Amino acid sequence: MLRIPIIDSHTGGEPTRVVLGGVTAENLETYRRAILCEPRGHEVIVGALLVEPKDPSCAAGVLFFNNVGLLGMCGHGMIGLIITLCHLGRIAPGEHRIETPVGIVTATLHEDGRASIRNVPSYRKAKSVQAGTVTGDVAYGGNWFFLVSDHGLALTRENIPQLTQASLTMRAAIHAAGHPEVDHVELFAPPHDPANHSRNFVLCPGGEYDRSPCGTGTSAKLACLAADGKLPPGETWRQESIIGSVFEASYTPSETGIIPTITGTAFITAESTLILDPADPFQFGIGSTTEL
Ligand code: PYC
Repeated sequence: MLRIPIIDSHTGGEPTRVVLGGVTAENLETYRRAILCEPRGHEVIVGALLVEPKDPSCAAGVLFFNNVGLLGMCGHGMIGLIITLCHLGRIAPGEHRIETPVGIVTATLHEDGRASIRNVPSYRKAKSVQAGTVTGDVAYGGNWFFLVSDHGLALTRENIPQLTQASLTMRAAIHAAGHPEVDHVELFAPPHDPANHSRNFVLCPGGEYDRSPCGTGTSAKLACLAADGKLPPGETWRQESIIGSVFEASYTPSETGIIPTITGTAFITAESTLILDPADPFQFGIGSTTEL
């Protein structure tokens, strides 16, 4: 029997499962779907495996993963990780450098239980790209996004199946338009709450949608706003998600674009141990083709 200790949390409704042991960076691919997907979880969960950082100035290294592979960075997941490390008594309020595959992120745990992440440099690669029936920007915020406002769809929860289908079509179209790196699609509309600046719907690489406003997606949005001169450095942008959860964001300019800071909070939902029984035909998850 393999035992994998985990802590679950959610950040603005989007789940994070922090893996505390039992697997390594080397064998993560074997166990990735077993950790996240049915029958122990579901396709929406993002995993966070703690690893030894290469840079000794970092408190930890982390590999984020989802139902289809690894993620470069994950904003909601980083906030979930920080709140989890605090829950475990491993970190105190203050600044903590965390190594990710795409660079070092400085996370600040605040006294009030919120966390801010100073993300990796973010930038817009292409403006007003025509992809099928829509036009949008291609931008990087730790992951790659196609950001679209002229979609003509209502960003409501009832519309989630249509939003998902439309975003999948847009992703195929932006690939065909010469941007194969895009794995997330982000749709924008006016906020429902007037205290916020914008509402989004974010399609994730594995076909699920982000319940949070998406930390890397909000970083990509800030990069576009900055490039268009629509948001001055230091000013707060409140990004609302499709379920109404909010991240506060701002940026400082950098040589290649901007450095975004995203603030939110996470709540612990479970402390548990996953068990992989060799006699269980679904020990690696339903739909997984992984075999030892
Ligand atoms: O918050 O950056 C994020 C994120 C990426 C995928 C799901 N959440």
